[in-house]
Amino acid sequence: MENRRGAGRRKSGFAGPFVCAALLAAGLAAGGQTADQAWLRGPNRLILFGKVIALGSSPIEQSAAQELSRSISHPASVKGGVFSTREWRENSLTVVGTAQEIRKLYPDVPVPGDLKPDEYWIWGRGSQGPSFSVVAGGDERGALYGVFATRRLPATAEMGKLKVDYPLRDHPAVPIRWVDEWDNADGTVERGYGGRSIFFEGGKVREDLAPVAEYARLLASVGINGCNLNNVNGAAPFLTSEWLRGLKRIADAMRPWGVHLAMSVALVSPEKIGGLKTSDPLDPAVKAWWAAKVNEIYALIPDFAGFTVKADSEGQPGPASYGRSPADAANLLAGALKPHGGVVLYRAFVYNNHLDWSDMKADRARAAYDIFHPLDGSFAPNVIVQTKEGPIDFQAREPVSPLFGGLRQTSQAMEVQITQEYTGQQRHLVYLAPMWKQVLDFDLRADRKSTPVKEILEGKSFHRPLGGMVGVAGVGRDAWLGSPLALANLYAFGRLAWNPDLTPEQIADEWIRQTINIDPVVVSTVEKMLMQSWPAYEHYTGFLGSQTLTDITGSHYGPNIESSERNGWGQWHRDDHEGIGMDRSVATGTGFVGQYPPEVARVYQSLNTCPDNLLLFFHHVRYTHKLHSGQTVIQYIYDSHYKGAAEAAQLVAEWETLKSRVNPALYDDVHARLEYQAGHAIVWRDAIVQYFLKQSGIPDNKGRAGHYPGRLEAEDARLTGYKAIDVTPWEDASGGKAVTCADAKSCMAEWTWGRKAGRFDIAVQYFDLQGGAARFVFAVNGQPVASWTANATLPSRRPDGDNSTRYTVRDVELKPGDVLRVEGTADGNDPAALDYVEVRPAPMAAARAPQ
Ligand code: GCW
Repeated sequence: MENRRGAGRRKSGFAGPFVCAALLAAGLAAGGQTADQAWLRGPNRLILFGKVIALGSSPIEQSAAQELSRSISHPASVKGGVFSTREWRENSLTVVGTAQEIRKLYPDVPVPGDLKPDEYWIWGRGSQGPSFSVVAGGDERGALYGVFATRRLPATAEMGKLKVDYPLRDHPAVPIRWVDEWDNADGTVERGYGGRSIFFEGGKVREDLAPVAEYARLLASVGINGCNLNNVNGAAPFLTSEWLRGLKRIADAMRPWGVHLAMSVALVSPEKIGGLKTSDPLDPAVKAWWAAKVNEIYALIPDFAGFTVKADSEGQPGPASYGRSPADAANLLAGALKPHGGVVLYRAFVYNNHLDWSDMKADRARAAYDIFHPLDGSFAPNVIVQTKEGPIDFQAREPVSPLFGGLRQTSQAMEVQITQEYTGQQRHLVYLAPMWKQVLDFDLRADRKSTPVKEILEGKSFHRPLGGMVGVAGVGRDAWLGSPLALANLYAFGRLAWNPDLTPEQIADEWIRQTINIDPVVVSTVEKMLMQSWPAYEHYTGFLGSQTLTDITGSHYGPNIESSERNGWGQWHRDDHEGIGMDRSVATGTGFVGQYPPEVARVYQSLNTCPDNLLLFFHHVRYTHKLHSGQTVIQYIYDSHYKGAAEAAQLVAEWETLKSRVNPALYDDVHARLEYQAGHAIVWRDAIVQYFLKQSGIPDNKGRAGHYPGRLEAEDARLTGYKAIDVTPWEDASGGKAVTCADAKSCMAEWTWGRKAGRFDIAVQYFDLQGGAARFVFAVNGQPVASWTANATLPSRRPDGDNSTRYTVRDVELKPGDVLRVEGTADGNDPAALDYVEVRPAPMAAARAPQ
């Protein structure tokens, strides 16, 4: 196939009619919520000569032509004006249409006869004079995708020149490329960190759907063709007739971009909203109810994509309540959707969250395979089993779900999480493409043959026709994902769903050039930062396959190691004084390893071959166990956390090198986020290191764990108004304690500096609670040096690792006898709680010191 991997960075070939001047982008757009805030930046990116016309009148072709026209700028505005002849401009033409339309009108254009739906073909003639260009699609959507591929070209081209090998042809790897939103009727978004819902508010569809159309445009630009709107939890009300009329408006807003609407449904809807006495999937009245409901949907939304189902999981009832299987439930819905061409995405995220922690054989990781593998072959053809990438739940590191190899006669989709639930909630920079790519490339060796997960999804391995990728996006009204660099994850998801052979570096590079600018220093620095970010996060939050050691029964954000244990949720890591890890081996453990095909199982089964980064997922070992690197587990815990925190600090330093090269507003926004992250990485580091030092009793051979030179604890200070409290969990505060200004308005903590004179950076570690904006002042000898307001919105409503925050006052002169003071003023529910101050020699002072 020609140019299968179409729009890469091409340096050879002739200069086609899409002559481009990839000018520097003007910076992040302000104002209303538009796709330009992400990567579809304004015009001046692509210079096309001539008119753009759509051959068909459908809304999709119209948006395609419109999109291309927006990219045109007047050639005279191009520096040097080398292309600027009037005749050239006025007589050039670009046509957009389906292959069929093109063939009919331009029989001499060599458009291929076998373009498939969603596939595009881009061709042109005449680079030295008036040009004629064609963007053809196997269908209308294919033409639209061709337009977006054209629009991407300048981003991948060298400044001022673009060379393209025509024709460019490409098609998506999988037919199902959806985002799932977990939006609730009241306008909140489950696990969303980008503000309130763009779809719903106050129990209704929002009046203003302009952001929805812009979102669809953004999705279409990376080839996403379906969007499921509502939370998989509590989905029943959305099937009422009133809601369906509202959803129709959303479908209408997304349709011009080829994005089809899907929705989550509750299996118990017939009882909940239909007035039936049962929702038993095999009951004829239930079947009739679903058929009628689906007819009602299609009457309003003729291109409705289908249903997503969460059932028998985390409190969502399902077929088990009626003694039926997931296949019975999925097939019931599939039967209703079939006449209309809709599909069912049945989630394999089915498990018992009341497992017995004391049962050493119990294992949540086993659930998906145990439940779904026996059902292989019994699902209707329009059912797709949607499986999370790993067997637990979007942790910082997990092995690939073995279910991908366990369903041979069932279409499968892989679910990944774009919204960073367990990976820093968009407050931490974590570029997830490398993680997804590892899963996609992982070779399960089914039948001892090469079977990378991506080829299973693509239908190459088991010949299933409806594979897919689903990304839980969680967008909202705050510039889509809340954090500018987090948008790289949404972009990467779409690009990988289209082409899983792209590399994370390539995708990062494309995204940076389109979103930030094309300055080579910016591109290489930001790419490096993105690529460093997941390893850094893993280093400070979840070592050796222990998952994410966060508060799993609460926010899923800050450190809380024991919250995973002694409950039924099954995210156990089983640490004690001797060792840590879940034994999932077949020989002595839960047997989970046996769910993998034998060649993979053999690798994980043995301590000799199990990779270090998954060791504790598969095995329980002593803290003194030696890794393949020769290091002990406990020393790795210490080292990796110091390393991770240093890597987070390094991200700040790298971004600072770009100060004069990126848009100032973007610079400041990202800088503040990265500084926050570097501080929070220290909270994580200290929590985990303190905890395992105590648990193991084994000292850090580099002397760091438990020793914090320059740290002055708040509970040891002279306190006025402040009172010492125990922080829970204890590892979230230095020494397990903090001070809080709960009973007074204004409080003080003071220390007398007893060490040598010098210039220092002073970090103040405090707890920024929501529901109030406490004020802090740092003073030396009564003279204020810095003041700030604690007005972030962080999880948890009591001082703990969710909201422990660092403010650094730089380059302060101190001499023995000086009095350091932190004054905290409580506000609302924020008691200006304080953990410690840490005094370190200022690097600037070191640089200034005489040689
Ligand atoms: O990761 C967990 C989340 C839940 C979510 C669930 C799921 C929608 O904490 O918020 O519920 O997964 O995927 O169903």
